[in-house]
Amino acid sequence: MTANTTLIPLQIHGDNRGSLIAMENGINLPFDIKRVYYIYGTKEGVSRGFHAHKKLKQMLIAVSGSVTVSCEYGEQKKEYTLDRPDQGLLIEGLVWRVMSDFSPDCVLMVLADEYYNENDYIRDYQTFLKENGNG
Ligand code: T46
Repeated sequence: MTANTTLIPLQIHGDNRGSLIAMENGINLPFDIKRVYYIYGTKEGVSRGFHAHKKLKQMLIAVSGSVTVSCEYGEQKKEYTLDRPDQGLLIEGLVWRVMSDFSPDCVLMVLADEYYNENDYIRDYQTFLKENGNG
């Protein structure tokens, strides 16, 4: 699978009561969701991630607060600030990712196309570089 990262704007269904965003398989999400998890209460100065996935597709949405997501794949190094609930970061395939600068109120929701499987993780950076073709 080709590694890639894409920022995707999400349609807001707003009215005088506030806002609502729906995530739907095959409509604004290019995969079927098998798992949802969320990261919150991250302590000040903590960074998470430091791994790549062999195959997993995920959509990261900061439903509250903000977080920086640094991604490395192929020849590319990209840094995204996720700070709005109407924007999703799609991460597909072999992408080394680090999440940092979590705001205290950050809730990072992640939609994934597979169940949790530790065998899909590459947690060693040198192994990632080899798989990425520059090791
Ligand atoms: C990713 C980034 C964005 C589970 O038991 N089930 C799960 O679905 C997940 C995601 C994790 N876990 C366990 C495994 C560890 O004992 O929860 C613990 C923390 O997981 P991890 O250290 O992998 O968390 P992060 O924040 O470094 O990475 C997570 C995801 O694991 C990863 O897929 O892309 O968020």
